[in-house]
Amino acid sequence: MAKKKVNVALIGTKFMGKAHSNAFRQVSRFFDLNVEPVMKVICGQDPEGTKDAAANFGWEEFDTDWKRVVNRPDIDIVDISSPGYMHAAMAIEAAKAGKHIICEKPLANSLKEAKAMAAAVKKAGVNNLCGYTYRFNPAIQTIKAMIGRGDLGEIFHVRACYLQDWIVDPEFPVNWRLQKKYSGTGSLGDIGAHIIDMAQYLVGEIGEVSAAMQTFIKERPVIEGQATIAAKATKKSAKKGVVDVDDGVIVLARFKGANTLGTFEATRFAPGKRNQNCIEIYGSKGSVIFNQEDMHKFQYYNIADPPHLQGFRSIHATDGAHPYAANWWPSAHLIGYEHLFTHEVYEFIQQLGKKKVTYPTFEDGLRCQMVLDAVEKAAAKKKWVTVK
Ligand code: SOE
Repeated sequence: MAKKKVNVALIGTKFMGKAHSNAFRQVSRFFDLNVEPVMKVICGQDPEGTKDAAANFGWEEFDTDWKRVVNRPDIDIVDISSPGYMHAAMAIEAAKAGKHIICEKPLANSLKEAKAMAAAVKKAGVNNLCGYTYRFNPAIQTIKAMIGRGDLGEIFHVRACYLQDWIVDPEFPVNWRLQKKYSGTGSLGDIGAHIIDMAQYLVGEIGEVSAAMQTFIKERPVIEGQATIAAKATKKSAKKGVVDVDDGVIVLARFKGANTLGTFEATRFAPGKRNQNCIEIYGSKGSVIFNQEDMHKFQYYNIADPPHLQGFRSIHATDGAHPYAANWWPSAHLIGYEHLFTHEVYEFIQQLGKKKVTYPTFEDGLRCQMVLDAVEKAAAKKKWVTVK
């Protein structure tokens, strides 16, 4: 029997637009869905680029007017993969139009916007997902289940870092990710948000924080158009633009109602660390270590192992026994970054219409935003701040 179709509109044509398009294109080829997603329309700002994106990524139509797109009666799902400063307006409009919504992380550029977005989807009763995509790694899902079963016992320490190096060169041009009006914060919201979400997902809510934020290079060359994160440093340019967001951030945290301490580091100034998204969790019964640069594995130490076998073991998490893995390739034939988006889209589509869902929602996005907000306040005041 033919499956019911759900029509998707995607806003965003760049890095995330490409990643989400790929996920929508692949999902029904590898996963048995209840409904069939149709890649109806992609929306971007520049007509030529958006037309090309539609053709390259496999969308039926293209448009440059996001309001028109989110209000189309034939659209069921709106996927917001644009920079943070547009999230709130788009998501609130889409919620009012009764659309189910996927929105990239961080949910918004401010706590106020995030609250309004969470309230809008709640009022509209639509499904909503905030794109904390790294949760959808079989390794992370396995760690989540281990912690849920109590395999690590009482958690004492969470150590997480997200280290990149794409703007170490002072000649790297200014772009939207380095400007507060577009991105809200710098390394904090862009990559720190991932590790804060991950810690809250795996371990529990963060209750209070102390932090320091630093902008290492305060002015950068301005170039024509938008410099992407893959841009190469340009020749010395006479025109300079201000960087008014953090280049690096460190956070100390206490978890709510728990005997747990956390440390978080996010930076774009760690030469050689291209995309090291790492979390270490130490508990009374054992420990786990995960690093996205080696994303198909994690390390597990079990205190109960016999003394002569004590040590970290490396678990390959793309065996058929691990979540999602059997949908792809035979055991240990590996999956990559793009598969995480397919898992995300799979969960969203499969759980359409459900009230209780297993993926990160706008509520989770808001919970992360509350921590981001507290971090900014703690850094500015040089004091511990309670997460409200
Ligand atoms: C750039 O720092 C970036 O693409 C982030 O925006 C993503 O969220 C992260 O997953 C990888 O790095």
